[in-house]
Amino acid sequence: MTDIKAALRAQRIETPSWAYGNSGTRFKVFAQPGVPRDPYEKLADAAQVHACTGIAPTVALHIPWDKVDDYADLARHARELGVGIGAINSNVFQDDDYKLGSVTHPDPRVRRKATGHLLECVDIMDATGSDTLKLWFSDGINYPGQDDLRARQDRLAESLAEVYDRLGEGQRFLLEYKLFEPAFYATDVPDWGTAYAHCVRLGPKAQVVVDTGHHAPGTNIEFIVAFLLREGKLGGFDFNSRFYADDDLMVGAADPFQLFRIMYEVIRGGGFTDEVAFMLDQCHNIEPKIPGQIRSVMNVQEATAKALLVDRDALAAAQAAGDVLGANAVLMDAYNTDVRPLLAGLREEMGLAPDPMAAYAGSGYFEKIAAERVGGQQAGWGA
Ligand code: PSV
Ligand code: MN
Repeated sequence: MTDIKAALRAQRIETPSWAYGNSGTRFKVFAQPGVPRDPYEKLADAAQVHACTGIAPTVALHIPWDKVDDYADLARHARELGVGIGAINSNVFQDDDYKLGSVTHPDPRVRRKATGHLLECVDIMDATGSDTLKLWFSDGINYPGQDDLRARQDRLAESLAEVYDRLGEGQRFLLEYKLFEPAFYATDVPDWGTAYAHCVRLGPKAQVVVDTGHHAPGTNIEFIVAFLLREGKLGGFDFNSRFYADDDLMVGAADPFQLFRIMYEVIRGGGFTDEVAFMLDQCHNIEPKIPGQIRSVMNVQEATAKALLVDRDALAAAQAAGDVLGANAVLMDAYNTDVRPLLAGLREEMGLAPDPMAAYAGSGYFEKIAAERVGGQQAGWGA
C-alpha cells in the first residue's frame, strides 16, 4: 500500500488551457460566468485545479489561442501561481489558408506558412521552458481524387523533419492521430500506425500521442498503448470520453472501465513515469469548467489507483496456468475496489482537503471570478 500511495502522490496530470474558456458545438456556445478573458486568467483557473487535487501542476497552451506578447512573462506568472507550462499545442487548422490542408497542402506557400507556425511553437517552448510540442493536423481530403494521397505523406514527412531538426536539447514532439474530421474521405494522420511510422523514421524525439476520442468505435485502445510503450514510442495521452465521435467529454465519464484498462497497460508497460505525458484534452460545454477539470483529474486518479491495485503476481500465475476466469477475476477485483477512501486519505497526507470538489465549491473562487471578470471578451475555443 505504501508503494501505491507513493506512486499516486507522484502522479502528474496536465490540464488544457482551452478547457477553461468557452466552448460548445457548432450549434451553440453557452457563455458561463467567470470565464477567463486571457491566457493569464486561464492559468489562474488551472492553478485552482492543482490546489484542490495536488496532481495537476502543468497547463498545456494552444497557439494562437494563448498568444501573448511575452511568453517568458506568462511562464513566470504560471510559476507564481504554483503551476508550470506544459505542452505547446500547435494550431494549423483555423486559418483560411488551410482549407485544403496545412503541411500537406498542395501549395508550397501554405506548407511554408504552416511549418513556420510549428517552428514558432518551438520558439515558445524555448521561452516558456516547455519540453513538449504537440502536433495535430486537420489535414486530409473529402473526395477520392481530390489530391494525391502519397504526395501528401511526402509533404508531411518533409515538414515533420524540419520541425524535428529544430528541436533543442530535452525537447520532443508528439504526433497526434485522428481517424476523421474535419476531413472525411482520408485524413493524413488517421491512425497510430501512420503516426508511429513517421516517428520511427524521425528518431527518439518524435513520439505518438493517443487521444482517447480519436478512434473508431470499439477500438481496443489499451492494445495501442501496450504496443507503443513496448516500442518506446508512447509520448502521452489526450484524455477525454466519447460516446459517438470526438465528443471531448470528461475523461472517465463515458467508460471508466476503458480508462482503467488503459492505465493498467501503462503501469504494466513501465509507462507510469514523467516520460509519458498524461494530458486532458476536453471541453466543458454545459458543465462548469473548473469543477469539470477537477472531476476529470479525479477520474484519472481513481482509474490509476485501481490499476495499481491489480495483483500482478496473482494475474501472472493465473495467466500462466491458462486460468481464464481466474485471470479475469484478478483484474475485475481491482477495478471493483472502491478507491475513494484511499485517495481521500492520501490527500489528507498531502495536506489537501479529502474531497477536491467540495474544497473548490467552498473556496469562494467561483464567486470571486464571476464578480471580477465582467467586461472584456471571454476567451473561447477558437478565440
Ligand atoms: C483535435 O480534435 C484535437 O484533439 C487536437 O489535440 C487539438 O489540438 C485539440 O483537439 C483542440 O481541442
Ligand atoms: Mn487531442
